[in-house]
Amino acid sequence: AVSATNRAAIYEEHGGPEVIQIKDLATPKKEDLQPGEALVRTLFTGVCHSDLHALNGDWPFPTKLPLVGGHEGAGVVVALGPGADEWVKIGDRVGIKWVANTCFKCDYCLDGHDASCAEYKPSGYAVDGTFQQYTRHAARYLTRIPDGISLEASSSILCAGVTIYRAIKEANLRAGQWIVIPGSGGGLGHLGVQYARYAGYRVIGIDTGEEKRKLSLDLGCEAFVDFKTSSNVAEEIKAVTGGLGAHAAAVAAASAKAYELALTYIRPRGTLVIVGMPVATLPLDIFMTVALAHRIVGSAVGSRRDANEALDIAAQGKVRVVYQLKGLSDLPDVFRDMSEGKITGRVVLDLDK
Ligand code: 8ID
Ligand code: ZN
Repeated sequence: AVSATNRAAIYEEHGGPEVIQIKDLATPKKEDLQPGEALVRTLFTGVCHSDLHALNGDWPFPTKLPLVGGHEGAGVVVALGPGADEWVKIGDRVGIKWVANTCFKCDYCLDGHDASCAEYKPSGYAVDGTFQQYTRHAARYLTRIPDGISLEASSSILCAGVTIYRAIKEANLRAGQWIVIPGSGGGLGHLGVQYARYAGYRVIGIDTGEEKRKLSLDLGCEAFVDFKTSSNVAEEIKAVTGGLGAHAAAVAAASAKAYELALTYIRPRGTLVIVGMPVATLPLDIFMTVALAHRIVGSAVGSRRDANEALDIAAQGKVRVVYQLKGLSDLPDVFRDMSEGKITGRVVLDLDK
């Protein structure tokens, strides 16, 4: 049965974790649903660093306010608006990801570049997201969760997994080539290590602390560099890669420093994939970029197809989400830990706790 109350984490203005209020909102009724819209009983949600950027108001595009954040949701369809049954049925296990909706017909949509659509709306940013027990959502933009993966583990594939899976594709590597993943102990990074291994690449992790070192190596990094204690990150990476440096780096850290460093250890003709989104500019030496023939590409989340692929790989047991399960009421503390870099892997919230 659908409950009349909908427990949610909501904030009215940007600020620190203290502006978050846990409140009972009214659950949307079936009659309130728009054509093509479904109501999802969200059971679990991951907490992405982008949710922290949204809370802080870090980025140049404004969020809606008041806002229910969150865009890594997993749950079950409980009600359908007119025509939504073309896409999903009551009882389907579905996921909610960053792209909540698009125009569905421009050239970018046709090519699966959802986040380049001029009309795209992000979850937990331009529309209310998954930090609530009931989430209304465009049925055509729900992601089917395959058998073989739990709802709680699948939640973090829906942003962290899809994003880093796509970002690694953007590096255009061949099996056997070297990729560095700065942020390898974090949400995107720890999944990136595994998707890169799955594709046959050789992986070097960069992050800090014993726990993240151990996780990075356990998940398949052949080497790990601690950016806080290493005296020369580039030299360490060159030593591991036979002197030339890595073929690519997919930066999964919200740190400008991580980007500056990446330009010092990518080999000639190598690719820097921009994924982590610190509030910063990247000073680029034009002469060196030409001399080294570097390729620099931005990568924004992934397509609906990327989401299906990333979930399938995880459902086959080839990628494991490392997470700590907490409750919705812990969200302010989770953001505190996240700003201090204290989270290894992901935090997933049980929305009933
Ligand atoms: O579509 C996109 N491009 C997209 C999608 C989803 C998330 C981008 N993101 C962005 C987020 O907004 C955020 O800026 O990716 C970044 C990472 O998100 P996350 O994985 O959710 O963050 P995290 O779990 O906090 O992990 C970050 C890791 O980076 C490490 C931290 O120790 C942590 O483990 N780190 C930091 I901070 N500085 C580092 C450095 N200089 C570093 N690792 C290596 N070198
Ligand atoms: Zn995210």
